[in-house]
Amino acid sequence: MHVQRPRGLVDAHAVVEPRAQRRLDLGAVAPEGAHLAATVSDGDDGGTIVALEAEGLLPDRGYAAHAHVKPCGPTGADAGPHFQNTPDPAARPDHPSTDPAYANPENEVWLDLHTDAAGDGHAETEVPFAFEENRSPRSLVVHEAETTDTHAGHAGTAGGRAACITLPTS
Ligand SMILES: [Cu+2]
Repeated sequence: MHVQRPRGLVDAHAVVEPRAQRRLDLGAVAPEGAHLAATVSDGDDGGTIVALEAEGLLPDRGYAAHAHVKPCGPTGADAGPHFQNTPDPAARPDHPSTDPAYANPENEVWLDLHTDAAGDGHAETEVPFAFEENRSPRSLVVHEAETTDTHAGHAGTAGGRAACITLPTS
């Protein structure tokens, strides 16, 4: 893993680890050795641009990805719930926010990755808020579902956690 962090920019790289894959039992959707790279940079008007680069995933497939609050660990659950700029007051540790008023791509960080015939893909989003010191997402999680649900009670969900990349603190 290689991390470098020029001013105003966060760069992170991760290779999908077999250990995490076995634990998640999602090797079928995130092949061992797949490579993820993330970039966080300042957008216009105080926003933030988050980009995800993937190599070696399954070909011609969508993957929903989001920013989560904790760094990656041996299990998918270790990354915790989604990062929210304005936290949902109804969210609980055993019941993360699924209210579309909070679980939406303006208050969370959602990326729609789509791979090409080689399993490579690029996704980018710009959110209307800044990542502040001590209050920024610590990982991007690539999910097994191709898109993120937006319906009440399911908003923000995208199936199992297939792969994860830790972001350095901003
Ligand atoms: Cu997620």
